[in-house]
Amino acid sequence: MREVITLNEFIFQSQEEHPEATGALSSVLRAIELSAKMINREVNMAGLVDIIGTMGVKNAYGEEVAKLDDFSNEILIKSLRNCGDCCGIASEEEQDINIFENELSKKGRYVVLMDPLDGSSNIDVNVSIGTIFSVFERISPIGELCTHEDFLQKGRKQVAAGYVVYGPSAMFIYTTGQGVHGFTLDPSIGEFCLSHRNMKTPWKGKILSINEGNTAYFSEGTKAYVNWCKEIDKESMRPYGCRYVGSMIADLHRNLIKGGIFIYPATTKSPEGKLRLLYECNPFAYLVEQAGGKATDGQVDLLDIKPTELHQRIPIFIGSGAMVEKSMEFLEIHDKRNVEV
Ligand code: P6P
Repeated sequence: MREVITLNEFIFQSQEEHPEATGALSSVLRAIELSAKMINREVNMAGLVDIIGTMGVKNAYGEEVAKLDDFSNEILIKSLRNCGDCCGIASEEEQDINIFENELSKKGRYVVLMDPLDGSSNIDVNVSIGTIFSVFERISPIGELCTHEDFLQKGRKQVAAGYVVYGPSAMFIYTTGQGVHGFTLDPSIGEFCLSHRNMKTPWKGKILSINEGNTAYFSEGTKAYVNWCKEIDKESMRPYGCRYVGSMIADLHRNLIKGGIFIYPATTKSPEGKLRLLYECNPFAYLVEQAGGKATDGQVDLLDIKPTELHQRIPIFIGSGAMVEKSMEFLEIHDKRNVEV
């Protein structure tokens, strides 16, 4: 009979391999897992109950808040506050950090940054969406209230990161720095079970993921790289295939497994790009680097960027290492020349 290893069992086994581990990080990961199961249930019911659509309120950026966004955010906050090892969170759905002031949480060693339901604009059309999370050890004193500095650490300081994709099957993918591991939800037992041990992304991919609807706003370097990807070349197996779902989790999950590059670049319309550094780009950058790929803002590794504010946006070039490096060559040549002129 095939051995089933549940996420819980795997987390415990990983903890056992680190004698210094106290179980606190495991407790945070289990809180996220519990939330994911509850969110997955609601996402699956979304077409049937009145949870589709918006709440009739706007978030900090004036965007309509989808009911499932808000539900997912609340579920995660409740689970993380109750786990006792998390002292606060930052969320795409919250304008500022949410400091847990209860005595148990103040002793928590970790902070969590999250996009509770990324891609939620796709809910109504039944496209895969998901939860993205990033975990840091706090730098403020244990026992006191957490501070903004706990959340504004470089991505390379993450102790864990991952995502849950609510698709044809729900999957929980995460890393704690010892490789990337994927778990598929078995609804018959209600457990995420190990299905993808030690995931590696191909160094040379053949998929380009970018919204070409924004071409008019691309830099010369981005345009030149995209056009290069479309040329026929037998050695580098071009032209590449184009795949763009419009849901970051769906696009990056596919590219992680099959190889490819996902680009949301700086444009004249959005000079900092669209995606958020802290709870979208950094967690994926950590995962992809752990899987053998690369992630940059077009110039430097994303994980080396010092954040300055919670919701800052950042351009992202992420995926198969050879493809990310080639894209940076085009930006170095074309965009640098523009800058020098
Ligand atoms: P665009 C979804 O709204 C999202 O935040 C990401 O999940 C996705 O990759 C991106 O925006 C899509 O943006 O501008 O191409 O529709």
